[in-house]
Amino acid sequence: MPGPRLPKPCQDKARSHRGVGGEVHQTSGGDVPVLTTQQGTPVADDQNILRVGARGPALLEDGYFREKIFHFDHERIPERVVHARGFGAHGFFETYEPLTDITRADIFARKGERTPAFARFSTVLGNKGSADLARDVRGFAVKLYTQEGNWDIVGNNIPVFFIQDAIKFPDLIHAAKDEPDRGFPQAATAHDNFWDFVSLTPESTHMLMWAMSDRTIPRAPRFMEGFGVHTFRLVNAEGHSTFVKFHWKPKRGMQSVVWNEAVKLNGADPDFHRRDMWAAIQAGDYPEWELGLQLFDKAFAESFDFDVLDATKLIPEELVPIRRVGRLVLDRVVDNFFAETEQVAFMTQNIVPGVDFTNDPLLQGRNFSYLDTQLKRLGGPNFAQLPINAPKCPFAHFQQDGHMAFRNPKGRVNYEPNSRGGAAGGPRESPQRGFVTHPSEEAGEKLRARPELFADHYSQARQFYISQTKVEQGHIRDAFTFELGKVESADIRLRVIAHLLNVDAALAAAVAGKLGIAKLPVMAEPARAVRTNLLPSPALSILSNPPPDFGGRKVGALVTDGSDAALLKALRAALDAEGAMLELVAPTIAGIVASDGSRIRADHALVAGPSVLFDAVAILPSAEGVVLLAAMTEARDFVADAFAHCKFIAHGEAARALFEKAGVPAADDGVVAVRATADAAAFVARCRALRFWDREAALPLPAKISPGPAPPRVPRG
Ligand code: HDE
Repeated sequence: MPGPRLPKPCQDKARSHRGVGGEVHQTSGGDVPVLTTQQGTPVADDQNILRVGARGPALLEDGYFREKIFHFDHERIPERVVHARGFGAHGFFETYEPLTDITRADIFARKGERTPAFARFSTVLGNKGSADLARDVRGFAVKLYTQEGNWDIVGNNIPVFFIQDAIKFPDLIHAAKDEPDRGFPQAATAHDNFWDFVSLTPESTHMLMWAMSDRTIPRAPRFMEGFGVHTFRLVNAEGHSTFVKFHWKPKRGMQSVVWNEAVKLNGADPDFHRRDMWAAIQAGDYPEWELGLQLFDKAFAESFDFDVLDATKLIPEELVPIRRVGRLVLDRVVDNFFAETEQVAFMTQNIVPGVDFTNDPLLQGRNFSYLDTQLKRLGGPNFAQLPINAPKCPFAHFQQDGHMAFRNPKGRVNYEPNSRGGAAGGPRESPQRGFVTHPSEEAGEKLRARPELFADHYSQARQFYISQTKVEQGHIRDAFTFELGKVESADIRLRVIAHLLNVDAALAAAVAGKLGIAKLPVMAEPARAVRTNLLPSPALSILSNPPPDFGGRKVGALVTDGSDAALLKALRAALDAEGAMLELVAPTIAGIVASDGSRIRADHALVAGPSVLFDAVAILPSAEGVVLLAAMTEARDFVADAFAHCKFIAHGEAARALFEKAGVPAADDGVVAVRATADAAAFVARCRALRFWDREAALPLPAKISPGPAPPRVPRG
């Protein structure tokens, strides 16, 4: 039988002057619009440069070619210095209840009101083309198009930061990104420069604990928390100010992957996160977070153990509970990645009446940086005119001209004050409606210094660590071991251990042991005594806060010809009822013929659908099919990886042969036999725990290491 007809290349001599490559090229007519130049001139030939004779030189006269290539040459804008790789989506924020007693922000004035929103999630370190599952802090930036202007909450998925003062940001980022001489490693802190810098910057210790935890390898943005990080103010109509910290709480609960899974995901699907968001929105399973406020007054700020202006500290939820005041729902993917996700300009300075800054020295520095960076990236002062950045409320001002200005004030008057009355005079200031800065009293000497309390660098790092489950503590230990294992300088490794000794002696010893350090260094001397009386805060652990159900997750079923059709149907129905998804992985992408003779489409060919893509797996081959699978490396890896990553595994009777070949002992409580269709629902119920952590080896006892000589140059913490 002849194969399908493929398009012919453009070889037809008689027509090649027109460049019509046989049936591939469609010309205009009917509903197909005519291709034009930027000036609107219809184009007759988009295949060939204008030239002298078929084999002659190109002509300068070819304005269309010149325009097309010129534009192509200028397609790129500078990627973001940090947070270059990101993915955005549109949606809305819905207010639960009026908050007029606390803030005059219009967005919180009316119950049930929906405000348009755009959110962009990002990694920090990697270039635009890096992989999603790099171990990295995640950006969580939200633009709220309120009726009184755009309000940007430009946060991260970690509530603290590496540094306290913005003046150190260029150093931090230089040290963390690829090393300047060699241009690698890409999207990774596992190198000497990063650990050199942080080991000499004790204030990083708290954030390092978060960075080495599973928070930096989220399953997807829709399963992570977001934080405004700094202390802000909310100000009501009477001018009363309340301090606030912003939190985003994911509706589907928190979830991360394990490191070995992240490593494999980066190869199997470098776009895992952006694909997840795209697919969830397209499927109508809209990513959603609740906005939580931690509200506190001056009296609390003054009595708190730490300075609320210090971005390396958090306020435990157990101390100041979170009040949930609305929800962010992302329900629309972008139409064009460049126009929206790439050109969106978030700025911490974008606040609205009813919200105000505090003196957090990191926030103050950010307020300078973001405007500057937009000018560089977007090329001129009119980036606010781009649809993604323009307010959706009425706006009017006298700013004019400049690069790419397409929205200039109309009329004769472009200055203020002016004596023209009414509309002819243009917009006027409004002391009643306008933004008023909270009149906090400020006094003091001009100096370069930090407040005394900022010097406690270890107490909350310790609190974070003791708030983690044993499993999570093990992951932190392994992450430190991996990262420091990539560090070439032994001095740097020792300096990090010297800091860890202030956080948790057993952790420091375990990491040192795994790095083969024979003698522990002397503990870094803390600048302020470590508070060992801070209680664990369960809210800081991912695993202590499991999701309500398995909704939004994905099961991958490994199937072959002859797989039990009724069982597959039952599994799909049970997952549907849970709000979860089933995807089929088959030996080929053509799919299978199931036990009842029906042909079922595959979502993945086995070679392209490893188990790391799924939250749980079902191994459901037929008795004949399992023989084929057992001979395939990919099938053995599918099962072995799912087991090693502590996933719940459902299996039919025939699957045992594959388990044996894969060296997987199909004998723990996370491996669930599903024989009858009724078993499917029970399996899905087990999956609610997300992972079967008991499988992971218990935290090994720290090796006994005796104290050794002090490492060189341990800074005062
Ligand atoms: Fe940023 N940061 N940052 N940052 N940041 C940028 O602005 C900066 C900091 C954050 O999806 C840049 O438009 C300084 C903390 C996010 O487009 C730049 C300091 C937090 C995004 C910049 C910080 C953030 C950025 C680069 C130290 C969490 C991506 C491109 C004082 C609270 C937003 C851009 C998006 C982006 C500067 C520290 C979050 C260079 C100087 C702390 C989520 O302006």
